[in-house]
Amino acid sequence: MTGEHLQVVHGDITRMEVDAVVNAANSGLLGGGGVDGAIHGAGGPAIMAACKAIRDAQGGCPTGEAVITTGGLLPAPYVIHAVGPVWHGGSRDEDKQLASAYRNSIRLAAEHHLRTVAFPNISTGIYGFPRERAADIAIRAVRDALAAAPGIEQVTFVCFDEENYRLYRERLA
Ligand code: AR6
Repeated sequence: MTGEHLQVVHGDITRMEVDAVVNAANSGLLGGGGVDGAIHGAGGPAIMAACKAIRDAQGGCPTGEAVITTGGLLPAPYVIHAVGPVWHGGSRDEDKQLASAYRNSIRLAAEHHLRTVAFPNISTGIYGFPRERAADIAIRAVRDALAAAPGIEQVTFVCFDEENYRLYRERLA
């Protein structure tokens, strides 16, 4: 189940008691379905208000980047909104953009002196990124980013679907 600071759990990220949960957001930052809908639904309107303020200030969040807001009513005090790529077959730098979304999330967490972070399987739902390929990229990107973020003690991959859970368990066994 563990590998250095990494662990995997099967479940709903909105229930995680960590310093920050990562959201699989879109560039507009105005919510959507999937885990984005679940986080805004459980966290309440404070998260959307904070997203709107960021949108007004910087015009959204480009693919591969991330922004941080309050966690509102969630057990986690912060939400890091990371924008993964839409899968187009692999020829549009999707791998790099996905890695960048994970790395920038860890960087933001470190800048805010957070110690525990939980990630969903970014881009593997509505955005259609192949799950196995995404799992390899996610684990590698997080490991790389943690090397430069010694204050982060634990990263949890929260897998909602059975297939992702199996893929991460195999890789982090
Ligand atoms: N907890 C943890 N993981 C979840 C949850 C949950 N409550 N609900 C879904 N997942 P997706 P994407 C998993 O579609 O592919 C939104 O509309 C799900 O099983 O949420 O990055 C945004 O606004 C899958 O493995 O995000 C964007 O427009 C993973 O979360 C777009 O979808 C990601 O699936 C982003 O698409």
